[in-house]
Amino acid sequence: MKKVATIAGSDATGGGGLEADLKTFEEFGTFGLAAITSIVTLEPETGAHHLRTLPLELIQEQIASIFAGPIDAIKTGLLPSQEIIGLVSEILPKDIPLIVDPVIGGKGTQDFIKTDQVQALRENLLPQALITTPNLREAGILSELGELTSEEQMKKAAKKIALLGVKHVVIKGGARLASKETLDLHYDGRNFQRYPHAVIDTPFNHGAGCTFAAAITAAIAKNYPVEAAIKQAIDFVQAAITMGEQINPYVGHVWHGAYTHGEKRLEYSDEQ
Ligand code: PXL
Repeated sequence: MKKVATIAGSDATGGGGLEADLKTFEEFGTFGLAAITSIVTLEPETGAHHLRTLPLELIQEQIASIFAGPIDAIKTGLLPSQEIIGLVSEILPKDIPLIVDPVIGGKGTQDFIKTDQVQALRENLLPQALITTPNLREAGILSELGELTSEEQMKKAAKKIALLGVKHVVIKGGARLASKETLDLHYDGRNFQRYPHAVIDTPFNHGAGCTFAAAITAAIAKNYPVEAAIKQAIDFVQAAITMGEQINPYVGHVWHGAYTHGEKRLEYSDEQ
């Protein structure tokens, strides 16, 4: 069985963060391990999000625990300080495929990480990554090109991000491109591959970004080529968004069980 590790924040409400990662890893038939960098909570009265960061030593111990055995691929998510990005960059084994989801902000949250931390991502972590999966906004920040609103701008940003040393840049167009069609764009340092697909009209898509990167990571662990991994991840996230559900008054999440449990969910209601 392939082993897939995530080093990420916890999203207590279960849509994004390492909760999304672990559920997705399992859905892809792999074994998930996790080191928690931080915890994002939601105030039930207001819907406000809060971020708490774990001590560096505890993060280091968790990462050491993960690498007590063999690991086939690693995903990073929310790394909310320069010190954490530094630690992770230093101690991750260099011979295991690394997928960096450069989480800068989250839905309904203020930015989790600030400019100096973005610099650490650019200089320390991205040079080690096989794949990075910024959304449009993150790609604009990482490339220092600002707001991206067209395919041409996405291509420019992908090229600039690839110059940091990461081998494959996958920019998620998401629902931000403001049309019925969206575009995920893959740059491998030489060529662009376009993945146009429909935008699913639903507000219940929290966690889609984390789920996408987690699906790519699991597929890479299973030795799929990068392009096949991206295609599988796009299909899976489409299914997870289609089966998304409102989880609290403020936010609806994608459903990471969309493949395995989809039919059963129709057969069995929660009221037995
Ligand atoms: O979707 C980005 C994200 C990543 N990681 C954690 C989160 C979120 C969004 O809320 O909570 C822990």
